[in-house]
Amino acid sequence: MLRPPLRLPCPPRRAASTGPGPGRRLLLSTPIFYANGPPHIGHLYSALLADALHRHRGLRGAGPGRLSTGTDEHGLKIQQAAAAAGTSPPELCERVSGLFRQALTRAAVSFTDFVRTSEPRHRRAVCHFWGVLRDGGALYKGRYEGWYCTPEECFLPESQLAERRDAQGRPCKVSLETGHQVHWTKEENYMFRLSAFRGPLRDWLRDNPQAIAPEPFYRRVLRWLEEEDLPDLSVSRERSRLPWGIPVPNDPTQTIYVWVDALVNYLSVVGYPEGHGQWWPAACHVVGKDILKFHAVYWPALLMAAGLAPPERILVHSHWTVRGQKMSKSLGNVVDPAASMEHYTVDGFRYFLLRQGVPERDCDYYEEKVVKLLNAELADALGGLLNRSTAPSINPSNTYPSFSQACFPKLLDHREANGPGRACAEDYELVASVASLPLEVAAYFEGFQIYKALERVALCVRQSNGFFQRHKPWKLDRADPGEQRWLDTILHVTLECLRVYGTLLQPVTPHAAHRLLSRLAVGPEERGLSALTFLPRYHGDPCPFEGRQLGPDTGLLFPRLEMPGRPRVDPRELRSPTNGRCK
Ligand code: ME8
Repeated sequence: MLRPPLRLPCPPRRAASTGPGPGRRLLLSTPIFYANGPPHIGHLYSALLADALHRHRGLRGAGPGRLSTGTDEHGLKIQQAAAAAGTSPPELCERVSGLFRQALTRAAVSFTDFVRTSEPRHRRAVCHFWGVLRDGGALYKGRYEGWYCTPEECFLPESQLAERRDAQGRPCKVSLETGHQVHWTKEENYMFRLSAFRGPLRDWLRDNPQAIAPEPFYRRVLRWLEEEDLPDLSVSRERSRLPWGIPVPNDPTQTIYVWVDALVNYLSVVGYPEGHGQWWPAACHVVGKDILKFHAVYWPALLMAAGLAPPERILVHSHWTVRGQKMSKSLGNVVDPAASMEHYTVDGFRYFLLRQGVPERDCDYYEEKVVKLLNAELADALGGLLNRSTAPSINPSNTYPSFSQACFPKLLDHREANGPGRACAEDYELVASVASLPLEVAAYFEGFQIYKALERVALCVRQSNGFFQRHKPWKLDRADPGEQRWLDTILHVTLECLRVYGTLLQPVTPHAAHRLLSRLAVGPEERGLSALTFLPRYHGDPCPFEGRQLGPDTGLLFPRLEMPGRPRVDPRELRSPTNGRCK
């Protein structure tokens, strides 16, 4: 086996535009999805996490951003899927790629770029990348043999295999992690000198403790680098066995390994090999835990070998199971995102996945849980509060009411709340809680804990409902000027809370947030996160919304849902005690 010396390029430099501060660029990415079958909620979850981060960044005015997604169209897996479907790989990919594009668009994933690995621009980038690896001495040709797992598209070492029996009862080996059968493969391949990168990878991670989040995944990768073998990686297949892929430049007998091909999508999308300097390495990859090694070990090593810096961050999430079981076609429990969005609405389904999905651990999906959560938090608590606080009976002028400092005086110490005003200690707690919400939500988004941000919003919504319920504004006598002032103040505080919730929910429930903010007469230019204030009148500052005419759409913010399979009631007919309008 001839191994030319590896010329490790000089330490990769960061692009000038990627330092901290305003105007900072960021490429957020989802994995590119295998075009061998239709999308399911696992794929959608990856995309929604990336979308919520991208939208949140945009609302913060954080600087130019892109959100890339796409389809992974080469390799044995696709070749076999096409053969099984009685079609050609290009035809299968065309159809399935279309399904992904459609599902992501339907789910309001605001992608700016959609990469297909069968596109010429991508092929050009992969061939160039390969040439740089080869010229730098990172590749060599060798005989490779090992157990290949086609569904995972990788060779697996003995330590990751288990003995089983196949459908005919013959002994076989399977992947310990996924249970898929592996096959002995013996070929002449190009090898990538991965083993040379153990030290550089360790240094990169030690110097960048934020590079992989959540933290348990960071530790897992460090452990791999410290304790496990890191053999060289086979990066091509014999073309006679795998014609569906990009041929190795200058060696038409070999096809480039599908994972090298796929990972380069993150560069081809930003114009590699010409224009990528503007964006790379300001990249943040959202990936499932099953593809962590490819993104946190192979990809940074390949980049270093090509003279480029590793991506800034890799955000990792766990998996969805369905009623405690792995999702699989054979079990017939694959959750179809299109049907779910049809039943629960796009915003409802987005909210559920992002509120209940915890990146650190697997999450279980079942329909009762979706219905219960959405009814409680979106229909009753949030929608109900909007309806009750804007009902014609309580707010006949249909305006953003005014705030009275006499009723709700500013206090330095909440324990003095039984002073001259009408607000009580819990009301001051509400004000403090909502005032700190935008920064807490921003910190949770930054820490890839969107579920915690939503939990915190839901808690505030409950507190606001408590405030409204405690003071029973519908019982106040409008004819008495003092009561009228207090009534208006209660409504003003409630609408201010709702304005903050609507603004903060935009990355997660964009349509419902739009309806909520439009109803509160918040203009499109007033929906950003950087200038979000709460209750300025409490501090003696002017409130631009006070006295404004409210928006005309008085429809329900979010319909109460039935369990799937039960007859669906027209949302306009639904009037629960909290969801219906106040009479
Ligand atoms: O791996 N729960 O594509 P893919 C949550 N083409 N997420 C899930 C999931 C589940 N049950 N099942 C899958 C590939 N995912 C490669 C990626 S990127 C350069 C190449 C997530 O279609 C999974 O974790 O098998 C992965 O992040 C993504 O869907 C793509 O899966």
